[in-house]
Amino acid sequence: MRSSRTSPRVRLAALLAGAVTVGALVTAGTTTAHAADTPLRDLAAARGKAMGTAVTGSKLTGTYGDIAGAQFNWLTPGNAMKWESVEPTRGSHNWAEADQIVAFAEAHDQDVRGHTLVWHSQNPGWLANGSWTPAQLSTLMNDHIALEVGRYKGRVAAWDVVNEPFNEDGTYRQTLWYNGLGSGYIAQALTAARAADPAAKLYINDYNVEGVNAKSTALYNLVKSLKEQGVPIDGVGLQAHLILGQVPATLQQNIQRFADLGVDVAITELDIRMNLPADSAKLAQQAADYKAVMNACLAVTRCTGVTVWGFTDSDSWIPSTFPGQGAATPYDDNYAPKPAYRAIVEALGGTSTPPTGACTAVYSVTSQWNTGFTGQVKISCAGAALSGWKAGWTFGAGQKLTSVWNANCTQTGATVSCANASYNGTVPDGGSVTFGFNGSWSGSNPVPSVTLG
Ligand code: 9MR
Repeated sequence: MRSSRTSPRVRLAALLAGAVTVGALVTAGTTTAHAADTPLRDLAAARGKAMGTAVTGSKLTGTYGDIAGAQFNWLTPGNAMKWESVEPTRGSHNWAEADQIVAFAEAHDQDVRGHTLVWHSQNPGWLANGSWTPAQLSTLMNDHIALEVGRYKGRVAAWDVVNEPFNEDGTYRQTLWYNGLGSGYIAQALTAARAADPAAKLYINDYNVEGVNAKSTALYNLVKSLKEQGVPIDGVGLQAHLILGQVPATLQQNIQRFADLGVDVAITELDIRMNLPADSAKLAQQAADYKAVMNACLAVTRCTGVTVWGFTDSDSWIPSTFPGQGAATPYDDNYAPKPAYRAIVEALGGTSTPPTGACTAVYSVTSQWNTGFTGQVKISCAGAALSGWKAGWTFGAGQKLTSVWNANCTQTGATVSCANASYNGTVPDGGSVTFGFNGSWSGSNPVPSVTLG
């Protein structure tokens, strides 16, 4: 009877522990129950929204795979479905990563956002550098769409059919497609996609169209005119590659005006970048920004949901494209949820477990001889982070520092006060910083306890 009320995990823990009491079983069960917040995908689903992430196929194992599968109900291949990925050589296709991501999504009961069919960037060299007549371009585009959308028919719920068609001033971007086919390439692409999979939702996707501005107004006018002409268009994607503290004030209004045209709106590539290093004030601002984006989407029925462009800072395009910037996603490099993650939870109506992490300092003597010694202090953080640190201790047996590296220390009597050097003030969540020193001793060399401040 007791075993029928005990979870398999608790029973396993009991077996591993050998002889256990009922009290130990109860304790183990309690620990398991409060270990995790409700996943984002469940909170989002309860609000009728998608919560997605861009993913890299090769990383979908271990912790990365666990989080991608458990927390999100939509996946977008970050690069795997782009033309250069699927047809690097003309007529020779490579679907391996795209297939892998679609299979992963199906195994985890997730929807896929196909990204992207017709774009000016990440095209294979043979296509980008070829010289094509309009008729050839038209055939290339139609065939590509028929092949890729057809391959995933019934398995990809929405496609970013056309990506980034506009300049900042709202004029059409001069691309391979626009230059060869005129603005009609957009309607042609949408029509071809509809023919290849009538059930897939078809989107135009762009960046810097989150607020009301010249570019988003051009997109608005395009969608309006496509609707009037009966061209198949189901939604617009607002990429939302945002800068810390700069969520457009008109985001919700802009989402609403597209919804009022009779199309869905998705936030498709959300990230919010900051100048590095991150600190607690920036992370708090970022959390507020994520919450504002979530709230804008939640406020409009036709906003289908939010996809983040990578869920971990270790899988973000920002640091390589904007040197000195980063920390743009909801999880840090070591997969620890950041304040932004908890802000998403709260926006979706969940409650988030406050961070229980801490930073600790450990003093050790690494070598010692008749009159001297070398020591170090290692500051480590887990579930927390430091931006600027101080470490202090009191020597118990007359020891004196003679030299220090990787910190600035002063000693007054027995009291030692150290602070970070200019280059090692940041101790990231899951990371550590070590500084070292030489000292003199006589009689004994006891290890002091270090206070971190
Ligand atoms: O995340 C993608 C990155 O790995 C690529 O190097 C980059 C090349 O342009 O494209 C990134 O994704 C882009 C997306 O496909 C379209 N919107 C902008 C994204 C960031 O560049």
